[in-house]
Amino acid sequence: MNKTALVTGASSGIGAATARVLAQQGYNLVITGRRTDRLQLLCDELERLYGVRVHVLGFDIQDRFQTENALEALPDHFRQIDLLVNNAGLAAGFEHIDQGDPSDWERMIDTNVKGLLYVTRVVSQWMIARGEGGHIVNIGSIAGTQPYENGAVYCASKHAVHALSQGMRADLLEYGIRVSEIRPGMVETEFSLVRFHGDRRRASEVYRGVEPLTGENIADIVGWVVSLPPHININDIEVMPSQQASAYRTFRSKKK
Ligand code: NDP
Ligand code: 8X3
Repeated sequence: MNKTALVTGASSGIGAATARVLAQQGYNLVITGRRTDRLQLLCDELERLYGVRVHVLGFDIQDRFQTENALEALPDHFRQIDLLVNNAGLAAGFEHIDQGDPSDWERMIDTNVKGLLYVTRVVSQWMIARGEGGHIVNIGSIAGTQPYENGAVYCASKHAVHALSQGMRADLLEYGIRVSEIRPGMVETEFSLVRFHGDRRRASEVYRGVEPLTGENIADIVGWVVSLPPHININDIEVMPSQQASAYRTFRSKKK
């Protein structure tokens, strides 16, 4: 029987690419996000190409009741979740702490930290009740260990994801539920466009002179991590473009 995966934030970037890789591996999928038009297109594509079953779930992960109600309304066979990929997240704004916009801070904390918790609580309860183990993959960031100027709150939210990944691993150990964290550096998705509130010029400047990672690169890593035998767990992977050494040091070539 096919396994089932739930991928949050599958309407774009790393999440959409991860849904594609998992569908190729034969997973039935629950794909979530707010932009259900995009999720529906992805659903149609994956069902057509890979013959898997895909369920679209539209909700704002910042809202606990919306999140819980959406999950609780899943049909029974889509609740048998073997793999949860906690990917939905964002950075909003790029400025010093005294200039920050509290509504950006709230979006980041409510999405990256609280949203991840809301989904994890429900899905881990289902996994435990089923008694067949499971796997949770959290998409963290290099920002989860390397705080940088103009990114204090985003970095704090990803530090929280890093801590939660370690704590969840300890809590869920006895149930055979593996917890892995993937912590990418620069990945070219809609991430920077969102961070800079739709400013395309500033967003493209982030990747100037660099060959960044792609959503597909991260998806392939997720696909590998979850394909390992059950007695192996990849706790934590930090991955960057070859032109990036840390959050603080990127080599930009003149070309591109
Ligand atoms: P994208 O902006 O391309 O994708 C973000 C996804 O998160 C979208 O599908 C979006 O769906 C979803 N999302 C955001 N807010 C909400 C919300 N309130 N409710 C439900 N879903 C939401 O960015 P990435 O693919 O790059 O980001 C994915 C993850 O990777 C994030 O956690 C990010 O922090 C992390 N990351 C990204 C890096 C990068 O350089 N790109 C590097 C390291 C980590 P929708 O808008 O439809 O709701
Ligand atoms: C995204 C990577 O370096 O922009 O998490 O924070 S970074």
